[in-house]
Amino acid sequence: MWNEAVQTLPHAELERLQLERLQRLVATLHARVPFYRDRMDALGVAPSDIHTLADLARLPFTSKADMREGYPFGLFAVDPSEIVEVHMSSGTTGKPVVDGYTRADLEVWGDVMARTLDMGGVGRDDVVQNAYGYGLFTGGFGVHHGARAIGATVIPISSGNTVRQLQTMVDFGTTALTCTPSYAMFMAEHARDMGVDVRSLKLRAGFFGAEPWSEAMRADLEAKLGIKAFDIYGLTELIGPGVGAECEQQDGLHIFEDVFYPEIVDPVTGEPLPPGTQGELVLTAIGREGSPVLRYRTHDITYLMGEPCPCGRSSRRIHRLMGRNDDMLIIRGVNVFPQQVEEVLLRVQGVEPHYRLIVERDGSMDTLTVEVEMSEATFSDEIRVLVHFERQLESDLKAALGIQAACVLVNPRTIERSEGKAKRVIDRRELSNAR
Ligand code: DLL
Repeated sequence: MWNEAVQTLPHAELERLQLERLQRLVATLHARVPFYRDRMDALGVAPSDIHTLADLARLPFTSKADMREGYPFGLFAVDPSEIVEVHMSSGTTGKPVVDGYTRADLEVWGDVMARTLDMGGVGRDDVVQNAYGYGLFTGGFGVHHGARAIGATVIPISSGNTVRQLQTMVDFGTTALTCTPSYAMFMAEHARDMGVDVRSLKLRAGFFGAEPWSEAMRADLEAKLGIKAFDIYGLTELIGPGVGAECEQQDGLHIFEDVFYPEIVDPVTGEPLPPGTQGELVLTAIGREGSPVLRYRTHDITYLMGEPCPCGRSSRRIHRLMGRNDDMLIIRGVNVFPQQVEEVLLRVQGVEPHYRLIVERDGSMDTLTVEVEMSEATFSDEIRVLVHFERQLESDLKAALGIQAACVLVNPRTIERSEGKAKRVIDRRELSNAR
């Protein structure tokens, strides 16, 4: 096991380490970052008030808006000369969030990503085809630092150029693939077109994340690619990938909690919630130097799993992410996550895992339409059969979501494919309100 000493620390020792790191972090942020000092002062809490891990709840939260306000270096906790690498979110919905890494942070990143890859059995002899985007996005470099720490051969192919991806997979004997689950699905489809049977290649593991995906999508990817598919999690604000990952049990994601301290809070009140109760994941970067964030509100919905994992790692696990509470659709008062729809569609024969959700407003009524691609075989069926199929899917969706949704089968290959994060929801309600 990679870094076994840390990963199997008895719980009491892990907590001692966490408290020590938390106290140091809070003291550093108070001393060096005016933003955090002002927040702590406003709440009347000082570094000397942090005696136990439970005292974390007394500290202020940090939001994406706070991080944007600090753009570019306002929340850095070290002198700019200490920063050796930066990454940044895409900033499509506002100012980007910048993450600054010191040399020690890059060591930490390499270590947590090495743990991630090692959990899926990657070692020195492996060939890692890294199809996450390289550049400001954290996916490419995060995997790269981890693969290098392990000593595997890393192919820094980045995302896109799917024909070359598959050719490389064949020629280089790729054993592990890293990319978003939607891009992996696109590669599987392309391979079929090119007459490449990926199952007969050397590929045996996939490390998929950066977007929500369902258990049904995992089963589909594992069958089509002949691999074990591992869920990996992270976000720019904390480090990028390397916050948590699945071990060989594939049952929840271990949070690397000597570096990232997890809490689950009620999304409305911010109150901490006990294990087993679903809420918003909040993370504190207790093991970072450059831009360590305090109690970051991720908006990601999950719960802490109670039982220790049979794999022997002592870190706590979170259930695979249900989605983001800001991506959750509220349709006629019912909460709907896109993955719930994905689960239903992928369990049905005759449709492909390419779909989108369209939400509209008809008068005061919200409507949900689910478009899903037919398989080539379904496409050749009679209209009568297709209509029957749509009604069947609608009844399955009703049973799973609790609301009526219209299902429309669309022709094969008409829904846009993604090389990075897929965009599956089109919400036209705000547009129609403006009219
Ligand atoms: O997506 C970092 C990353 C790269 C993770 C490669 C895994 C692999 P951001 O672009 O800042 O960073 O997006 C972070 O993506 O808050 C989640 O909502 C979502 N996300 C990331 N991993 C998963 C996952 C990277 N495994 C945001 N399941 C997060 C569900 C995920 N959602």
